[in-house]
Amino acid sequence: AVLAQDDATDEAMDEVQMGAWETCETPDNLPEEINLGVIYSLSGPISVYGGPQQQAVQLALEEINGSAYLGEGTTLTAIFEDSAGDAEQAINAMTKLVEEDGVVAVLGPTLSTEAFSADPIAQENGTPVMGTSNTAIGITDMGDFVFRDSLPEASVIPGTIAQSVEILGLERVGVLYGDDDDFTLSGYDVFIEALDENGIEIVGEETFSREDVDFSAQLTNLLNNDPDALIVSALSAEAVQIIIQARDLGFEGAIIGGNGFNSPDTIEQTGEASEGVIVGAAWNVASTNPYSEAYETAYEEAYGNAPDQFATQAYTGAWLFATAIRCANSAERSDIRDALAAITDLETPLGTFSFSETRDPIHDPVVQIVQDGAFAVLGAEDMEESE
Ligand code: 1QQ
Repeated sequence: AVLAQDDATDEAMDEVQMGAWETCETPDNLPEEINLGVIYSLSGPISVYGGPQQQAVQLALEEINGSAYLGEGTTLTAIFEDSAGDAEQAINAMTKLVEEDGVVAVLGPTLSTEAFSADPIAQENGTPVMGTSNTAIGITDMGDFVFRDSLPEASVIPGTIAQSVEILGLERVGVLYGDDDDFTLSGYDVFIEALDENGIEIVGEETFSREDVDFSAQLTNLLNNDPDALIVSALSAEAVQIIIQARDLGFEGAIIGGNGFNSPDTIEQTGEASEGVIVGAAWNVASTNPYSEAYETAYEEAYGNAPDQFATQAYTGAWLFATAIRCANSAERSDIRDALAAITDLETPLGTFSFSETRDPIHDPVVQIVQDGAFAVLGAEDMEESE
């Protein structure tokens, strides 16, 4: 078992970890089996996000069931479906889970593009759905059963740009974004507004499509205008090529990305080229929040590597659903929805967490810079010398 406790430190950690979720009485009215649907991109290029998401949900469920969080005799089981980064597959997965499997709630899907296609099915069926990595504008506008615990780009990017401008003294930027994906398009809108607010000149704009591999034409156009920084709204696979090709073309300035950059895969695939890349996030592994540290230890013990932001949001999402089921003392979809919406000031690995009235997360973001092959917190003291 993941949580085998063999020393006092582990036990202390465990107490912090479980203590975080100890809200409401232990339920006494739940069925033996409760099924939770989970739709993540588990194959193809988007699996760099979906793989860690799935592992994190599995860890959370082991903890939830292992601690009898929903009462002795009640087991919360995940039914995983692979959406493969594809809107059609996400629709099929959602339909199966909600209409055939009768799940009480759904975590996912991974991409905003998938969520815009699939979430209306959950809404129509009165099934709560929680995105754990959907960051586009408008996700929760789909209805009162649609939640997310992932900070939208609109809550992250303004701070990322403001802090980048302050620290790097940016004046002129080139913008490159994917124009066929809801997340990359929404990220573009948010970046433009933030750049505007900070009085930054946009010297050029270029677009690309998902699965493009050659960005040299767009990058050449942007670099001809001599920008201080490149602003990039892209998913990881495209971000990797953009970062490598920008450096190959001799660009040494800052590259500022959106949430798509937050997979450690983006850094691993780019090596040296990603040093200095800046990206805002909902969570960084350096968090000293005790609930985050306890979770991180459990995740590393289970999987042998540190969790990323996507894992942390997925883990928190599974626990949030469990908390809602516990507090509702019911496995009815509408009761779970109401209990979820009522969650406020809960201590989680993401920090003190609440849902807003529009079912979006409220907690603080962090700005990161890639340093020595990892995401470091921008503005942290140990950063200065490495310039
Ligand atoms: C979205 C995103 C992606 C980066 C998730 C992996 O933020 O699609 O909304």
